[in-house]
Amino acid sequence: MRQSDLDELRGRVNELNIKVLDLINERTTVVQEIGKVKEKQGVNRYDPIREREMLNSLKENNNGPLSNGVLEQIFKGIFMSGLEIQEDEQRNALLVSRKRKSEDTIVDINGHKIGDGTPSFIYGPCAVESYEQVLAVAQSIKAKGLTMIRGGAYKPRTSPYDFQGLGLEGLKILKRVADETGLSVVTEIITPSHLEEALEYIDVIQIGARNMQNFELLKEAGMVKKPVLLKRGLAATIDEFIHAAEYIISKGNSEIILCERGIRTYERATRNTLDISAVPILKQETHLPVFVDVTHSTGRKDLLLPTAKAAIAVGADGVMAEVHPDPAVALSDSAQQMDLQQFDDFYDAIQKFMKTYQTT
Ligand code: PRE
Repeated sequence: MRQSDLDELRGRVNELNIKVLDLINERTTVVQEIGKVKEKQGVNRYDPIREREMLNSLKENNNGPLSNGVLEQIFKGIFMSGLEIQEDEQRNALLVSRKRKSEDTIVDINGHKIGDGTPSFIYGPCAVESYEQVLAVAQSIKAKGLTMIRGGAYKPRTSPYDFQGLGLEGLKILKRVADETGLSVVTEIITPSHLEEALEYIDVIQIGARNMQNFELLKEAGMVKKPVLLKRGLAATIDEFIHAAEYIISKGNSEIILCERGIRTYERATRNTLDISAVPILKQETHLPVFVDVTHSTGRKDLLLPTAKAAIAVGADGVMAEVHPDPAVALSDSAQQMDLQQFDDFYDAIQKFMKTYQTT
């Protein structure tokens, strides 16, 4: 074969490539339309029965030289790309998506802005145990010029025999301390039936990792006018986490803070595995502020500082950590809470880090 023959054949292939490309794009546009119809109908995008019908019909019409096996491979790839586009569009259509709203959501907690570019901090004991215990931590927080305190009144524990929290009594203690110190209260609510009663005592509703897919609780939290701090489930994908936030916003409440708190993996050196890359992914995919809970993700006091620095360095809007006046006698999570001196040291180190980090 002469070089000119090869050039001519390649020229024909180039033209056919463009035709195939145009046809695939035309097909993709129709598949996008199908995706919109499916969205409205609420039906599954992936439809293996439809795919099998199309493959059978293609094979019947296959006059070669392509084998049926290769034909299946090529068209399976085309179906997959259509499906991916439909799923991308669905994700971009979410109310929490940055594609829907490009500006950052800034959550206002009694005048304190979360997500405005300056990292915020939420500290406090794992569980509310007494007025004196909460007050001691609150005074230390207040002395640092911070504005929020966390503390669990309802504690969803792994074992039913572990301390379950003081309940309403705990909320009352938090409120009393908040009134005396001017701090805002962040506390976990575990069931929709507690929500209404709790609202008068708290400033931020925390929905914990174990309740990330408690859809009734998410919907109820979406219907109240209080910011929600939503923690990532311990085995939740980022996509599931984003959809949990969508449950809240879809009911009207857009004051949502996402919180990465570590996920369960095979690694046992830390209590959970802090998924630090979730922070920039969530910032890219959604317009919501993102916190990192360094206590629950690591379960190790020696890792609180490095992971808090990492969180700030990757663009987290804030850090959450646990502090107890006497961790050794704490009724929950005693090994991982900082005492007040450790809290002072941690806070100083973080402040120093933030100064150097901002100037470099
Ligand atoms: C399409 C895409 C994904 C489904 O799994 C099946 C088929 C395709 O590419 O043809 C389109 C589509 O969503 C559909 O026909 O229901």
